[in-house]
Amino acid sequence: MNKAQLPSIESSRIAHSIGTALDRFIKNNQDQFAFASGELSQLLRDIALASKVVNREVNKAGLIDLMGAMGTQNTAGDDQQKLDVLANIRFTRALAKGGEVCALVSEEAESYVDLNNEGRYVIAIDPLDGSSNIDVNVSIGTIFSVYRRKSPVGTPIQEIDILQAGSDQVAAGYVLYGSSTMLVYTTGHGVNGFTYEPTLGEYFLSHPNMRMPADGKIFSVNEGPSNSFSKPVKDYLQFCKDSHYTARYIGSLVADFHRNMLKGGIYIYPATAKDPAGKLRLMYECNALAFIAEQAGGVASDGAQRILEIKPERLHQRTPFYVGSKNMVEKALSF
Ligand code: FBP
Repeated sequence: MNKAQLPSIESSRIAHSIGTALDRFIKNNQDQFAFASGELSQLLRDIALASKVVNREVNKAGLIDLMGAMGTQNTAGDDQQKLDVLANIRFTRALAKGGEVCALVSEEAESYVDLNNEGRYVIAIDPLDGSSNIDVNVSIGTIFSVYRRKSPVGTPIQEIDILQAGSDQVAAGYVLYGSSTMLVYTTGHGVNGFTYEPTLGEYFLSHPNMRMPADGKIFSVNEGPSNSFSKPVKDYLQFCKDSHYTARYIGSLVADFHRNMLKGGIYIYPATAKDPAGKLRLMYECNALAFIAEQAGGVASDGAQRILEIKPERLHQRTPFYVGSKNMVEKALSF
């Protein structure tokens, strides 16, 4: 076999390209950001770093006594899981150290956390989403929204800095701690997904320019409390069944959203008798996924209006949530 026939090392399996590292991608796309001065880039790196630490803890939680409840409750009166508290500490610490974030809204904190620095950004975060799945080794996630502060830097944090509508987000994303760990985010210029390579300790671009199929055959809803669903919601679910759609519900919003993002589908958490305003929180669960859905061609609504148009009145306010493939959500809303 002459040299010309030998497969080139470059193109051979042993030298396969592992893709663009997250750091490199952020740097290459920095000029897309409004106010591109490296601060948002650093902020995204801080989130990525904290997510690697949380990923490490989640993976070995059963070995280091990180399973189970903490014995404390969060603002909503939900029992805090040990990993909820740990993830909140890791993200808060990383963002405080980074210095780009002046205030942080978290599911695990009653009021916003003033990080006392010259940061230009405000973060709303659900440090660990899918708490009911933590102890049973089912995919869980982190959800984050990024806003620019509105009041002058160096002055006291004001309500206008915190209670911002989703349409004011400058970036949003989620981390999925699943069979592999992924970070998916947008800065308003499309959606990109990165897969974590634990042996290199780095995220690499694996899902460039993600698009949500306009149609799908998957509906994700907890039908347990369906007796108290409104008639339009019941009728739409019956339409899904009559259309032989498949029901898939993991019970971790990030995991259900991510699947529907890739395969097409709709996730619904409507108002119920137990949660007449819906269960999910607008500022640190729905706004980020609504921004990503719309950037990927999908739709996100509270049943009456775009999630991103809702002007928040309270930190932990809840909302009904209809999100997913454009034609499916529009169909659901047509009922
Ligand atoms: P947490 O952030 O407290 O986990 O709550 C949100 C959530 O767990 C979502 O991830 C999930 O989609 C939903 O609540 C599950 O609720 P239910 O158990 O009522 O179906």
